[in-house]
Amino acid sequence: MQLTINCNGQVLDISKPQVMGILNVTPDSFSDGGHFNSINNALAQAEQMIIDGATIIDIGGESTRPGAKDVAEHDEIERVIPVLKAIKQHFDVVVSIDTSKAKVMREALEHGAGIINDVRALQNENCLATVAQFEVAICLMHMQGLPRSMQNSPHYNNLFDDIILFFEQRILACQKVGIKKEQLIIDPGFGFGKTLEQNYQLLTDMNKFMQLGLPMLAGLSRKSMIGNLLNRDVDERLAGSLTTAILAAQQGAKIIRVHDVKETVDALKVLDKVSLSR
Ligand code: 7PJ
Repeated sequence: MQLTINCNGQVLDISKPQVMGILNVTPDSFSDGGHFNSINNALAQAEQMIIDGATIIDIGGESTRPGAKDVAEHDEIERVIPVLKAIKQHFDVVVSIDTSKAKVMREALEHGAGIINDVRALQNENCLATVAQFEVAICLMHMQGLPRSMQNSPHYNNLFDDIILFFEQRILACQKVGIKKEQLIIDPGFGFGKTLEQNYQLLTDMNKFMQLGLPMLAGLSRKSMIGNLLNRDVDERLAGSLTTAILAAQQGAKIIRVHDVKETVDALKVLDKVSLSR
């Protein structure tokens, strides 16, 4: 298994699980409520996450929560790119851009983004061709349906087989345009077109995706699958989120995408100590 990922000129060490801190720059992001909308607030939030141990900052300008509205390309660029530029100016950190739009990807890549994190796995127009021009890491996430309707009635013939087939097809599509397998990261997409039971089946056996031979990313932080199980509001999901982070890391996830960086870094250090002394 590879120990590093090339991120558009930077090298990310994935010999141990890395923490990706979530930086929402949407006005309607469900758990940050748009409080970090100005550049200075975004910078301060990024700085704190870096101090707390995040090695990746994931900037998102399009809300993908269930039922969210589409964001215009121009608006997304205006939200995301100034924050990306400011972070790259101030900090030596890998910046990931959570987007599904080719123009946002291109702008971001030209301004030093190291990871393209696409919940639509580069299926939108021009995305494959755009990222193929850079040696950037790409996170291919699985989603059934689209954010607007994905939670209506998720259905799988076989949950794991269907998702693995999807990854195989997207990996092939990437390779066809010259994207190397070493650039790719896979993510089962917790909460994206999955029932509560399906989400927990994925978490139980996430290690099954290791057969694809690619680094895995897990995004579980504060999600409904935790809130609905525990009957907790979004600001009361830390214990549940940490538990899922550890379960994912134990099964081989190399990037853990979270809101609560400091707590997750601590939890992963304890896991690492146990794993190392086994
Ligand atoms: C994910 C994401 C995820 C990846 C969001 C939220 C919803 N990107 N973007 N994986 N989730 N790769 O944070 O609750 O699970 S937005």
